[in-house]
Amino acid sequence: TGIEAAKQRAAFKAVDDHFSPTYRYIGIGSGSTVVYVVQAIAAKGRAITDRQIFVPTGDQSKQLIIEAGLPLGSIDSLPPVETSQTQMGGVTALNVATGLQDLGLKGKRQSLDVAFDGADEIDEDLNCIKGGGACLFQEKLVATSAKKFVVVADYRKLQPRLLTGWKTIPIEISRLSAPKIKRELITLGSTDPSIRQGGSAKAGPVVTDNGMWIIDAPFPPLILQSDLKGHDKGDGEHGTWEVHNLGRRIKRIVGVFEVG
Ligand code: DER
Repeated sequence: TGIEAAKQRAAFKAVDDHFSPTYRYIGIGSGSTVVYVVQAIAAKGRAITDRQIFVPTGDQSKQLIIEAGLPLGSIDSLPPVETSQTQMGGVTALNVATGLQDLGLKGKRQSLDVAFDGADEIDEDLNCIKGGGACLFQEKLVATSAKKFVVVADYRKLQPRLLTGWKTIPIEISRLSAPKIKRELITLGSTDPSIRQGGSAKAGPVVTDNGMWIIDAPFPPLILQSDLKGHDKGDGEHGTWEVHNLGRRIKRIVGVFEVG
């Protein structure tokens, strides 16, 4: 179909432009588009790929790497970031959902040379909504550990502003925090935040690769690009996770992230 061909073209171009045989650690995202990224990398041949380590962003991503015969690594077994040269950004946002602090690491001393991933919606400033595949927690971990983060998407995903085609912001939460996070999202202007259900695939809530739940929070397309510009982009390659609604500066890890 036109869309699959578009995904494949985007993936092969992204790999041609942003993959290098000199790279040692490569992050692999989740979803259907990244399947073509792995195909394009595997097509480079074992002479190149066997010298590299591919880091997944969840169970589907891990299966992709294994099935493509690429050397599998894991995000928790990478060389430490050389913090001597890395300027620690301040705490850029408190992740309400998982209680983790998201330290905005500036500087190029990241463990991964590059990470490839998909997205659900992208705007002209390369802000992305991610989480449609319920893999956003590890995707974020890998994306923020990469010197270069490459988002691969077909034409449907590009919109003048976020929340135009994709109507919700996915959030990965601990199940105990669900009532609290839902209340907070409503105060932030979300109309009807809901816990993602498994439908015919699974009775009850979707459980992520990390044993967490997903809340999908509808927001009107009120995220003003000018608002997003105001915050520190660090080394220019990774911004922070912020949602601005009605101009109020709200720092949340909600799956919206800005790539410089
Ligand atoms: O969950 C995510 O953010 C994924 O990247 C995903 O939503 C992209 O999926 P697709 O490539 O199948 O559209």
